[in-house]
Amino acid sequence: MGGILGKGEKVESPKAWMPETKLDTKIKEAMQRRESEGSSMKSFNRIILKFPKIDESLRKCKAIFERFDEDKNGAIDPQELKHCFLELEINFTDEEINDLFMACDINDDMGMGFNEFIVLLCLVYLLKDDPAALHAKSRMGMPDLEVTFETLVDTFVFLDKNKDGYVSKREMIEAINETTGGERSSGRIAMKRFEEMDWDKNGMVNFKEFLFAFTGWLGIQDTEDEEGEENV
Ligand SMILES: [Ca+2]
Ligand SMILES: [Ca+2]
Ligand SMILES: [Ca+2]
Repeated sequence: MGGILGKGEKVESPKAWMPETKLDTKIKEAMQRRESEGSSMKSFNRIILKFPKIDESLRKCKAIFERFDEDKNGAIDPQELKHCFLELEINFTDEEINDLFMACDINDDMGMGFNEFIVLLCLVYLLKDDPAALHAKSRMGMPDLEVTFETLVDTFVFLDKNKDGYVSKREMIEAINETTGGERSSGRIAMKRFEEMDWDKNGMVNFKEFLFAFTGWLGIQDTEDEEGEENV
């Protein structure tokens, strides 16, 4: 055994260093299916221009969040999440819902905060992209939000040049350089962004990490009562 695989070959997969959960694998596979269709994004600049629209759309998701936070305690607990899936007619098994919950509850408080909920929904959006349902009009009955989720998926597809389901540091640099012609300051910002995304510092960013970073950049927090959004 040994010596046959990987010799002289740079394998850009974190699998060797960290165990993937079943859900991680499913997300990666769904992403790779989507990647085989290519990205409609032409440049990183175009993505940045879309930020305000993405921001607006995700914040509107707050109403959905509040609808499913039945006891109004500011978090969606596992039971509330099950109701949410039922109502949205998302046919996931209890085990799948539970796995998603655990994966997105990054602060381990057994509740989905607003940002965690957004990430969860976007992962559901990606996972529902099974070949059978491909190009169905709406996967979750929330067409507006789904357009935004598609933009986020598309952005990831754009960044993941070698289509392995992860954005590596090199791919991030590549995307930025294409945009700026190698302008130094933006390159540095890009690297900082990348490091923020790469929680476990393995040099690779998966879609979940990407989504959490993205909501973070937009300033979408767990709770945002202090922003005074009530008076809209
Ligand atoms: Ca609740
Ligand atoms: Ca939480
Ligand atoms: Ca990649």
